[in-house]
Amino acid sequence: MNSATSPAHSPLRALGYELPADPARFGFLDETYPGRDSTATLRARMDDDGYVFMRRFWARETVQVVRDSLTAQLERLGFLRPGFPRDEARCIPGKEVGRAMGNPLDQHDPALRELLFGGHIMSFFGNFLGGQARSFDFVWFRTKGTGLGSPLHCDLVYMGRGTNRLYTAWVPLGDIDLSLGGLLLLEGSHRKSAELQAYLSRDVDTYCENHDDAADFAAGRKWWDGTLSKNPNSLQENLGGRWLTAENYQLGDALFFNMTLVHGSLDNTSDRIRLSTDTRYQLASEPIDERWVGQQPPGHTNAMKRGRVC
Ligand SMILES: O=C(O)CCC(=O)C(=O)O
Ligand SMILES: [Fe+2]
Repeated sequence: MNSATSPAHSPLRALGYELPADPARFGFLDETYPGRDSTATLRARMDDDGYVFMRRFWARETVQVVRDSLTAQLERLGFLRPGFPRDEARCIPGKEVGRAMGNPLDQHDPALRELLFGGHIMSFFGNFLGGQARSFDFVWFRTKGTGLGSPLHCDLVYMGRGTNRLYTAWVPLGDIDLSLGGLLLLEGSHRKSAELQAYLSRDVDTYCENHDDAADFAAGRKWWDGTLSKNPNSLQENLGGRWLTAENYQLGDALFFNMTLVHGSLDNTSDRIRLSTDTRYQLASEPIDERWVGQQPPGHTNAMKRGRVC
């Protein structure tokens, strides 16, 4: 039986909506592994598909060290259900670890930084980009327990103040099966710039200074959260393409994708925390988005809000 037509954990859900099992509307990511494709092929795949899913980019043991460090932090901070092996990362119902800038995990953990910003990945991006690569300093932690996945979005609206030749690395810090809620992306959506033009021209920290509520936006009392759609099925009807994920993301895998690819994540129907990070890479010679640079990047703080005439 074709697993794409009857996923083992069906029905899969995103944002509470059941995803279609129809193979015309749902499938699994194409994958590669180090040494299989030339740099030219990887670039072509990134252009054609909007993503490159690299199995075994790192050795499992290397990533397990990072997982151990993060699950130890989660345990210390009281986010793990007692009585289970720490590595299982069982969640406590209703207790959220916190998103993005509100996540308490240590940005400066040495093993984490070596994994995400060390020689292995930087030389991959150096080859891929064709020059000296640099990363954003900020690490986006995802520590999601039972519940809805991430809102559907493109990364550009959060980090588009520098170059658009910027790539995300989504890194599973654990084996993530379909019940744990891994990354979900909409096939071909990186090519929908006409349909998404109004969305992609926005920035979550930029507001209309000539509107009545400008002061609320400037002071961070109001904000736009960058969500493209709350409904994966109607979005798919509008844009076309299949929803794609992996049947089993594994420790050591990396999913690289571009700034205009629509993505979110599956809902987590397990009782465990799905642990992953996402980080960003670009040419060192190109402009960088100042929100994500420095020892303590300012991120979406009020100092980074910009008004413009709309
Ligand atoms: O892991 C998630 O739920 C979302 C990840 C994401 O938005 C990203 O990698 O850019
Ligand atoms: Fe994202």
